[in-house]
Amino acid sequence: MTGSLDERLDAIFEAVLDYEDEKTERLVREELAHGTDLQVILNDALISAMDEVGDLFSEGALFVPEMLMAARAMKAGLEVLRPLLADTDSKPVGTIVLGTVHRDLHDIGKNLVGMMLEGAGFTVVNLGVDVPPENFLEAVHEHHPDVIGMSALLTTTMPNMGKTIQLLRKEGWNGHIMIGGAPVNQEFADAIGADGFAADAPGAVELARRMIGAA
Ligand code: B1M
Repeated sequence: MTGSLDERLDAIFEAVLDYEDEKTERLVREELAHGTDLQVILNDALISAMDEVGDLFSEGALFVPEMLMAARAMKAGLEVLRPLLADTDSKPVGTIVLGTVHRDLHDIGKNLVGMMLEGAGFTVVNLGVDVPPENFLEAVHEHHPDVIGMSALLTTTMPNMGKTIQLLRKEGWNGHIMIGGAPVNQEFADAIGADGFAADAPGAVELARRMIGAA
């Protein structure tokens, strides 16, 4: 596609809002060929499209099936960026277990965090979505991570972060715990005893590095 950068980013934004997976994928590929910074594509086209979807959902202008279709288009675009986000020759700096907490099915942000952590040299064990506290504990025994990262997008599932931390600490695990997700903040992290909070994927990388003393 030709046109100014703004017009091209707008076309990606619209493709997500039109639930067009293939078009989103193609336009993101073309945008990379234009030499556009991938953070610009991420923030100004893909993530802003999901924010718009969220706003339309809040207004009652679209519903869960549409939200799901938009998420699929967003993921198609994200997959094009994956090799670039995870492109690293660096030696593994540490292991991080990542998961979206129990009863929460949102995984786009968590997967983006995972891709960027891989890009920074972390070994990432992604437990997926709807992960009960016991499964985080099981992963600790299996993978011996340096850091556990939990994501939550719903105010109703945020308490499951606290429950997971309680179980991990009760069972004697004293590694680092980081949390994130749109409704989460530092105050909440402090209240539930998490070691840190990151607002976005680059922030999560910075925090993980600091946690293991590699920053
Ligand atoms: Co849902 N949903 N959803 N949804 N959804 C939200 C979150 C909502 C804000 C929409 C709205 O009302 N405006 C709202 C939550 C309200 C609230 O609790 N405050 C909501 C709701 C209500 C629901 C349902 C309850 C709807 C229903 O059924 N009635 C339902 C719940 C299902 C469940 O989980 N049990 C539901 C379902 C879904 C879909 C399945 C359809 C789909 C998810 C598909 C998927 O993920 N595979 C979906 C989507 C797509 C959204 C929105 C539109 C987009 C989320 C997203 O992917 N954002 C969302 C509105 C919004 O966020 N604007 C909404 C892009 C992503 C890159 O950002 O995930 O914030 P984010 O991640 C960021 C940071 O938060 C941070 O870094 C990321 C990158 O910068 N981060 C971390 C995230 N995890 C981190 C972990 C870290 C560190 C940083 O350390 C470990």
